[in-house]
Amino acid sequence: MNSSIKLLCLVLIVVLAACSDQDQEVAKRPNIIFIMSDDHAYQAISAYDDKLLQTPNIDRIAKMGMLFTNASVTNSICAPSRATILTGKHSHINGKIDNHFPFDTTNITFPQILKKSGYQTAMFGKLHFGNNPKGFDQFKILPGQGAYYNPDFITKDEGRVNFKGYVTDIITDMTLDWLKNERKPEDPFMLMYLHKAPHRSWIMAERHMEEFTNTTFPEPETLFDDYSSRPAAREAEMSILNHLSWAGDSKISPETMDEMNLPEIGIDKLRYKFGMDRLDSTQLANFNASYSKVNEKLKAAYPNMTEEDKMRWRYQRYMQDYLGTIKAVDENVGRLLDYLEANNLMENTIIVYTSDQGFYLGEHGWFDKRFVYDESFKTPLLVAWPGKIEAGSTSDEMVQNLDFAQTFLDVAGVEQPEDMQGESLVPILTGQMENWEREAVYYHYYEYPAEHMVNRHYAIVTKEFKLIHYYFDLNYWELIDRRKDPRELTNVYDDPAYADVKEKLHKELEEIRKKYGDSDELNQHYIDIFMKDVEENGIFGVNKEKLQQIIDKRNKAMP
Ligand code: SGN
Ligand code: CA
Repeated sequence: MNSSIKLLCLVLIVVLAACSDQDQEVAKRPNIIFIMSDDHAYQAISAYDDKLLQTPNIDRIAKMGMLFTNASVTNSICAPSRATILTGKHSHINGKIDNHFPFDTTNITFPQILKKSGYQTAMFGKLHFGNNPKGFDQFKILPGQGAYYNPDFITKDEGRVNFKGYVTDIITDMTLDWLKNERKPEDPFMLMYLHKAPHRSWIMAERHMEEFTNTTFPEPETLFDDYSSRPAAREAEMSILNHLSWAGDSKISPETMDEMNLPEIGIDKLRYKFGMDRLDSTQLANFNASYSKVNEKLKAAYPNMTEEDKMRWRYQRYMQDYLGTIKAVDENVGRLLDYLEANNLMENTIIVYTSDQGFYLGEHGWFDKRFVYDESFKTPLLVAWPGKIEAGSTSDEMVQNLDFAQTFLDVAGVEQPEDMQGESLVPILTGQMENWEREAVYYHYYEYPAEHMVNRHYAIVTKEFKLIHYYFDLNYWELIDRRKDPRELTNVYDDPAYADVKEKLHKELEEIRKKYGDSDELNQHYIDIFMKDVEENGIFGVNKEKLQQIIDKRNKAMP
């Protein structure tokens, strides 16, 4: 062999070796499992707080990895949160400002990018977009909110299919089935495992009904909040006492309601019927076995109940059902983790557990979410990534659902589009924090006027303060001192002691709005779209007179 041929061979060997190294690198890319439940309050995860419920399986993720104590959402409502997660952009940029308008599928999402880069992708459970997800090799999603019992799914391959059983178990069965039978071992995968539970109307699995309808839970300190100094809180319609319905939510049968003369709220009895009509005869018998006792007990106690007693009773009823649905989520997360462990899939997989937002569990007397007050603004976040994240660690950094897209692209070693607005959490997860600097986050809620009547508001949140502007038919500011007032009961905006803080935060709010591209003009743009839609289609959940009153009030408040 002459020397030039020798050299050529050598070069070839080096190139081939480099290629095969690269192949291995590609093959070694981590799997990503994104577990999200719907409306799961951090107060109901024992890794955060164990006074309400034990969630040993969800806690396993924190034990293996990191618990975030200051994770939040940019807009505390379902579909907008999901849009932010998928696009890495605030609502005002990706356009999905509320649950009502469908998601704009021309947005580029991180699953589309991952799929292109060689990831196998799948989604099972709740999406709530009004259209199908892009960028998935496989999906089975619930239509809209989906049903707890014997639910329909929209499937990629077979269209709409009905499944028998309990939704949380079914979503897990689908997920495990995909891992066992469809996953390609040679490719990295990104799996979105998305529970419907614990969303309203909180119908738990049969196996938990007896235990949970007989358990009493501790009350939060602010169950009897009077909302003084916070008009938007006062006007919201999410009081456990006044806005939970007796049948649909508290599971008092329409017959018992009639016997007791209980008022119907909205389409209460119909909602109960929709839920119950889905149950087969065995499921219904099991439901009745536990809930007829609930009905009887209320009937006996009600004549002597004060308003305070009613609030307390309704809080217990709410917690029993809400927490009961989480019990099944926890068991099913356990099934998934067991499968991963038994199949050597834990080592090279990042597992995220989160919720689309937090939820009020009686704080301020409320259920539901939407406000920038902590229980709905914050969201649970637990992340395991064996070998990369120190087991049992915590982070109090102000991270957001805005950060997931870039985090996953970073984990996969794929370039992050420049117009995404979050930041990769990898430096926090791996303890290399030099480049992580965030002192404030931005929040903006839009869905108003609508069910629950939480006014439109935007806010800047730092670890110390929240500066909030309510702006539809109210026009006022709130300043919350998070250090002195962690329960968020007092608006100190007009307190002279906070004059400097107020000035500084106003400046920072302007800056952060500019940074993320939000503005009064954009607010008006989204109000115009809303008004046009109201004219054309009316509005669900708000009657015409009420809407007119709000619009008149708006014209006065914001001339
Ligand atoms: C339903 C619920 C509301 C809830 C919204 C949004 N009412 O409309 O209480 O706030 O969903 O929830 S119900 O009477 O239909 O149960 S979200 O999680 O989808 O944003
Ligand atoms: Ca939700």
